[in-house]
Amino acid sequence: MNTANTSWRQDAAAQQGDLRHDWSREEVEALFALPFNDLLFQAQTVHRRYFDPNQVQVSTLLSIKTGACPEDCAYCPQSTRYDTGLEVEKLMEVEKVLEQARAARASGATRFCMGAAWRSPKQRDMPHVVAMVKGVRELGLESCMTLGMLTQEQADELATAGLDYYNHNLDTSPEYYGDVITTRTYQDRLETLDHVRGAGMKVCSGGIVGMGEQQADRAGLLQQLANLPHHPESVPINMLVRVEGTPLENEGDLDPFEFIRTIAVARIMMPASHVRLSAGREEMNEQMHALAYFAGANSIFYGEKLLTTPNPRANADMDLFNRLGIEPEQRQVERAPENPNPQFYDASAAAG
Ligand code: SAM
Ligand code: DTB
Ligand code: SF4
Repeated sequence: MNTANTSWRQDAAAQQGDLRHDWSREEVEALFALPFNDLLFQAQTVHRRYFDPNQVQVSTLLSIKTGACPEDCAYCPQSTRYDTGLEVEKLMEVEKVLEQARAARASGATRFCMGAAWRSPKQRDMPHVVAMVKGVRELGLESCMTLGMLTQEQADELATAGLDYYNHNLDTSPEYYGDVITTRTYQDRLETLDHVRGAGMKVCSGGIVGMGEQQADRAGLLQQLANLPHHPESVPINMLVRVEGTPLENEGDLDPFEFIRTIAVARIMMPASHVRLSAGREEMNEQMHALAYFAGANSIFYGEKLLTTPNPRANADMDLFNRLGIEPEQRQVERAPENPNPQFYDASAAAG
């Protein structure tokens, strides 16, 4: 039985003994050190055990409360501590959010993600976000929220409202974390993930690369994510968007192949999770997108804006999907299909 409310893919992979939670740092670093072609071949092979390699899940993102955040995340344009010229907006009205959700559905999104620039939600905010979750679910969309840290009670309340996914990123390795954020600890983040899982919601957790961290830190982030008691169902890999006014505005470029390696290693370590090619796509060309999909990325944020920064236009994404023979993934089923397509879910391959 699926007590942790993980996806059927995770259950199937667990039954095959294909989900590891005991990765050592050396093992992860060894994956990063593979010749590029060997790493991508391995990632693509693993990808095909649990996913149709020609489908990409499409989510839409909306900022429901923008800016004036008390936290000091060095990458974030929404922190009140940095002058980024961002226009602050208070919590949106429920009906306005649902209007956007309807538009997202019409443009083909299957999941609607709502983000708030909060350290954590206040009790007075909860009825509003609960109403948003219920409204989005009634539209037949999967719902996702990212509201900062949650207590167990808040996580339970969101789960009861029907929230499918909660996004809360570990962002980087435990060692590098203190260089980026001082107002909440790594342990705080792990506790929120524990509360989300405890409430029976699906977990979306990943991080950011290109913040000046070492390869060992990227390995450390993925090690932390894969060694959680359950793999997050969704793993966003963000490339830093350098925003003027933030402490990381002048950070140097990350080698693009290092970004692709991070996707591939995430795919290998968390074979039944959706790996999301997340922030930073605006600066990536089509070839880079295609490589990321080949390395095992199978989810994107779709639409012209992320939370506050630009994202490629939907037309450009659809055009590339067409040229690559990729289709948007239909809404996820809760159970394995009666007859899973053996090409994409091959139990014997998973066991081998
Ligand atoms: N305030 C909530 C929190 O931090 O938990 C939710 C919203 S926050 C903006 C969600 C995530 O967006 C962060 O954890 C971070 O990984 C990502 N993010 C924020 N600014 C970014 C940037 N400039 N580049 C890449 N990713 C970014
Ligand atoms: C995640 O990992 N990336 C998204 C989502 N979770 C909420 C946010 C990216 C934000 C990029 C900067 C901005 O647009 O403000
Ligand atoms: Fe606030 Fe979230 Fe931005 Fe950190 S990442 S400053 S918590 S909005």
